[in-house]
Amino acid sequence: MNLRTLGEFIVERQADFPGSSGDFSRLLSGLRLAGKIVNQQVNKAGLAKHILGSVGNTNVQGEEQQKLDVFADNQFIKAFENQGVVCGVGSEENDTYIAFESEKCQNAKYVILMDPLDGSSNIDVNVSIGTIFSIFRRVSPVGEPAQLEDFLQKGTEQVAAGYIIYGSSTMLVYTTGNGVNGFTYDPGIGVFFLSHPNMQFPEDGKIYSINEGNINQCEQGVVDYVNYCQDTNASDKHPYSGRYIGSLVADFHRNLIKGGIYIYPSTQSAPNGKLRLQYECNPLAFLTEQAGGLATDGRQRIMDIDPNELHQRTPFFVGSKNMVNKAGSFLK
Ligand code: P6P
Repeated sequence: MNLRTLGEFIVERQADFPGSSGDFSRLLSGLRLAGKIVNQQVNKAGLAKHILGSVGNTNVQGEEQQKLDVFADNQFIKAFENQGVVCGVGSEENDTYIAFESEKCQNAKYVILMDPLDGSSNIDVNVSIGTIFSIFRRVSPVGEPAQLEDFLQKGTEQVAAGYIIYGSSTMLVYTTGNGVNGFTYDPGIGVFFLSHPNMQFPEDGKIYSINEGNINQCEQGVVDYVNYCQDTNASDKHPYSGRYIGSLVADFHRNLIKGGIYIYPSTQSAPNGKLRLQYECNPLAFLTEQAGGLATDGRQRIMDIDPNELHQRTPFFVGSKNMVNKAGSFLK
């Protein structure tokens, strides 16, 4: 079968960006390159003891930084700075945003927000992890350093978003607002091939993903929805399965393919939820809506939330449209 490469696909789709000077294509190419480098390290993390373990620091989230987190963060930042197509980067691993200093970067039109390696606590147990990214046009003047306002735009302003999942195979899944496409990496030749064209969230599903260890800390509506999923006597439903990997990208990716809902709700210990709006929930929400699913905080559309800080958290209900609507009906 004649599979298209990511490179061919980017060129073909460049026409989607009238007046595009190719900057956006170069940005995706930067992502692709850094993704290959990170993938190489992730795939041998079990062997490369110098990579495993923590650097002894904690990031702004108070989470212990694994060496691979820091490595991935550095690789993506370096790739974007060298490509010269973003003026700055907001990352989970960095307390504040990074504004590049070169003239080339300060003349760039885009900014990128990312979680360079989400779920990194799973590295030592060989569970799939992922990179999540969100791309905006800058709102600050071109030719000057990036400003905080560039990174605090609503999710509806995203021009692209996606993730790389480092799993049994490595995949890049992204949207530029014209549907969602998945590319599988062939490490033998170092190429991503279009393996999942036009990905769509099944309207319904049988999988619910939530950390049930937190259930007694959740609002009653969440408890009621989980009970609904577990109630085998309810006439209007089929038996559900609880699947929770503890790695957002892995749970999301499985639900995108099989149908399902992922919930990280408000809890007593995390009143705004655990996940971050700008570089986890917004990019996955953009992908979700492009794939026909829904993404809310339980009550409102994720992409309508007005951000006011870089590492802002939000409750997150994401996945198959009918399941997210059903869960929301318990929260009204
Ligand atoms: P908990 C990983 O730290 C992460 O950000 C997501 O990848 C994952 O879904 C979630 O947190 C797991 O959190 O509190 O259930 O362990």
